[in-house]
Amino acid sequence: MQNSFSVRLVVVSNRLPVSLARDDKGWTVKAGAGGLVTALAPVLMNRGGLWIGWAGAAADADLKKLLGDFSQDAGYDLHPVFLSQEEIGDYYHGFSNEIIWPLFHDFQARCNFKPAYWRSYLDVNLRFAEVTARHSRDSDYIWVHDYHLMHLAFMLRNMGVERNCGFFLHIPFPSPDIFLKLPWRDKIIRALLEYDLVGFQTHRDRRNFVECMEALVPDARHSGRGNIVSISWKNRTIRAGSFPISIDFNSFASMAAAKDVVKSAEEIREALRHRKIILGVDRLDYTKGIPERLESIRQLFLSYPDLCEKLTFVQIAVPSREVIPEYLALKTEIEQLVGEINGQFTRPGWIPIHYQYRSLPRRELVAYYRAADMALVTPLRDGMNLVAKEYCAANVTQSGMLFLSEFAGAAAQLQKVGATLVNPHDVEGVARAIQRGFYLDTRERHSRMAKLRDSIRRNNIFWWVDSFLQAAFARQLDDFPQDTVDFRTSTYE
Ligand code: ADQ
Repeated sequence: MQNSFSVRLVVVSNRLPVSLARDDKGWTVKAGAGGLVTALAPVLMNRGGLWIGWAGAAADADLKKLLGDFSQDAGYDLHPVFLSQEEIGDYYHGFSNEIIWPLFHDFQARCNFKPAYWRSYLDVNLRFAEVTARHSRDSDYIWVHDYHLMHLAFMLRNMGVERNCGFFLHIPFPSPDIFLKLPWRDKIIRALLEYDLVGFQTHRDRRNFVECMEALVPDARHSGRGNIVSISWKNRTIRAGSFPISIDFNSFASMAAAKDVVKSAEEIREALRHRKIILGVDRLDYTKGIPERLESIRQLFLSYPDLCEKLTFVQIAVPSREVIPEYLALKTEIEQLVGEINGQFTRPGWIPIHYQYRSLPRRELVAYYRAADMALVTPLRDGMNLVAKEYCAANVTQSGMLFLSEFAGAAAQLQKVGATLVNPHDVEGVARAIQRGFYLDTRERHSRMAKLRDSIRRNNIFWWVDSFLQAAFARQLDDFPQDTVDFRTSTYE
């Protein structure tokens, strides 16, 4: 009899977890530094695991060889999927980022429902499915990530390839009144039902999914409550659950305590003349609410002029999706707002807003987290938002405060344990919350931050991987004596 741990994990995501660069000497490849890679690597390494994704570059023999060598070092195989320039335009920038991204974040007016995008999305999902079928075997577990690849399980089944497949959506799932606007709504909801397990960030996303399914797939029945519900459809059982993603807490906490990071944090504080620092860190994206946040800062200094020269707002924005015109327009809007607000309030020796448009190396980012007295995490909509969790993990002195948007997935978990929730559209409300935070008593701040850190420490990225995989394997686990599985320590083969 096959033992349960002969299962190999095959991860499929739009991008491979590496960053590639090319100079005159050829390609260089570096491991990705994200939490997802850190958490999944132990499950993949030396257990025959695979990761399938777009390499981020056109097909090239040197690149294939380099990825092969890199796989050997990583301890798991990386299988690139190559996309043409047209596919990158239509499937990635088009369908994924001009349709699904805005729609699922409630920005319907920004959607460009171009039929050519849909066709390209299907073609690329088929290509990913072909690569997955070629490199996987019946007993593998296929874990597909995110909105670019909602049709992968459907494509596999159409090809007659039976695999146990799970899907995790990193962004929100919208309510029926929004989802029903999607021209391909029936096909997408049915494609998601071809997975065996569909995971969402929050209960609300899961509930939205079930409501859309009720509206569009009348012959699907669901039962159960709690974290995971069961759905019966076409003689199959599909499960849908909420699994809030998290971060590698210890890596942020220990980096924040490292000598060089403490020193950099001190240098940041000195450069800003030991004024209180409020920090915003985001990819430059319209969902992150950066202009609204800047308006809240303007309102803060208008409503509470006594805080001028006592507080500095630092906004760090990482360049993102620069080929899409809306992102460039947003960059210009932000730069103009920063200039305007600084023009309005700057005094000799004090500039209210320090704005940086660049990606920071991890240690520098953590130094900013550590230096900041408050974090202002105010997306208009966000699947989870990892910055909120990273800030708390790095706040080893436990003296910081987290202001968090009600519309971030993280709010569901963090509001109960010490985050101050704000409505990002309510600029006066946000300004009021910051002003109160400024005068909040030290003991109260410590107690809130300690609770936040404790919660994120327990519910970290490893806990998230475990919960998803536990749910994924529940049926098989019933067949075996173990009642819990630690995927970090189990031997797969
Ligand atoms: P994102 O929309 O990218 O992720 P988020 O969860 O905040 O949003 O993650 C951003 C990451 O980028 C963080 O790890 C942060 O450290 C890093 N980052 C941001 N600005 C940076 C800068 N200037 N320099 C360097 N690094 C920077 C999507 C969803 C989220 C969900 C995640 C994970 O939109 O809602 O939380 O996936 O599921």
